Amino acid sequence: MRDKAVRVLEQNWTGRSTVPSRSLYPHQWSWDSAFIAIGLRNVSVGRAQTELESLLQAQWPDGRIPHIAFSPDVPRDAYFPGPDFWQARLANGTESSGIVQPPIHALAAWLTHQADPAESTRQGFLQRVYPGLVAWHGYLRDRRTLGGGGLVAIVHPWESGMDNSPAWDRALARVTPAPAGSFTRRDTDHAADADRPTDLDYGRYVQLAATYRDHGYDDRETPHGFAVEDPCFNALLICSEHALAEIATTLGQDPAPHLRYAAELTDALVGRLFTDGMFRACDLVSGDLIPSETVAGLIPLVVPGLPVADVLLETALGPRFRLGETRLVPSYDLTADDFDPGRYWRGPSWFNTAWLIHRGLVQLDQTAHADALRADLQALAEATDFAEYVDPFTGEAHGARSFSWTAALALDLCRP
Ligand code: 9WN
Repeated sequence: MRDKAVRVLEQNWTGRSTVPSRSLYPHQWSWDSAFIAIGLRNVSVGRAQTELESLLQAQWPDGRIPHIAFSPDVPRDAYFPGPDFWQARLANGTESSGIVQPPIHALAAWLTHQADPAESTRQGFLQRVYPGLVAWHGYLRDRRTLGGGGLVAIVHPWESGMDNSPAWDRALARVTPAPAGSFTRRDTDHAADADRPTDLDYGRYVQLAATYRDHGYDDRETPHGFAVEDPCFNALLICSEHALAEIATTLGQDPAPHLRYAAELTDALVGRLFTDGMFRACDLVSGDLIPSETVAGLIPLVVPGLPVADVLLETALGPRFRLGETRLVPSYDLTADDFDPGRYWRGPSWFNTAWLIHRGLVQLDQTAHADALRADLQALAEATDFAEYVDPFTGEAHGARSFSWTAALALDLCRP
């Protein structure tokens, strides 16, 4: 499995970064690159560093790390929405999207450093990436604390990384979709229609992105039709603030501001989003907590020192997610009427969420559960030829194959 995973990462390596999938996603994606670096550190620390540093080349002057950095080497219409849609070009010539993805980058940088601290120190890796990572979190704190309660908000479903989650249905229903004939999807050229979002939802994604673009991606000017505090996004920000504290200490700088922000965010996460044993997203437009139970609500298991970890673990083991009895961790409540084991983020299991929950279980000393999840992840990665996601009951592969983060994270769990 290890050799096959290394081969997938080599096939998807472009020389500076790794595409998630040669067919479906032929550019550099933000949180994919972070997960990929976490795997690559086990093969080549230098490549893991380059992966993260090439992403930082796409960082905007306001600090945001865009969700896609476009490759100049593939046709401009290979992926929709491509560079001509987003119309965002940096002074260094890099073209990117204008939205973001979950901030797991500082954690990835810290884990990359830890794979070979002496070599990383010799190369000055942390010194080079620390200012960009601080600016990234600064953007989120200063421009995205839209709800006033301390948590950061996402302004597009794609920013959650869980695009088609049922948790977004009600908020998305308020958005008037872009007319069907006004754009051409590319994703359904490469993946089964039944696995992907519907045309109606796609029209809404396009409309939200176009509105943001037409307001210069300015968070103060844009009338955000979708604004949500997502538990996964905020949990990863907390983990990354803890990582920044470690990085600051290693560089001889003061970790206290990072630890303070991590503690404030943790209080806000529990205070605002935790109810009935589960974290739920908050819809800032309606002001309501979104009742849907999705895997995003379990990701806070990875937050160091989470005060409600025991209760959350019970929920993961309970009838809605059946951790240990299903393959990996389903993306959506197994008992929900609209649960769908094959459609994008509406039921199937993903490898990145399983890796995060595995990390949480290790931190909680839940060794038996952690070992079982690790074995399942590795076995499924190999059996599905490193699929993008799988059916939580049968383990059947869906979406792309030779998917980079699947290979990277299976590889990472080979660590002794
Ligand atoms: C939109 C690349 C990305 C992942 C996301 C996943 C999917 C894109 C899409 O693919 O999103 O960003 O076209 O559906 O949902 O998590 O980063 O792998």
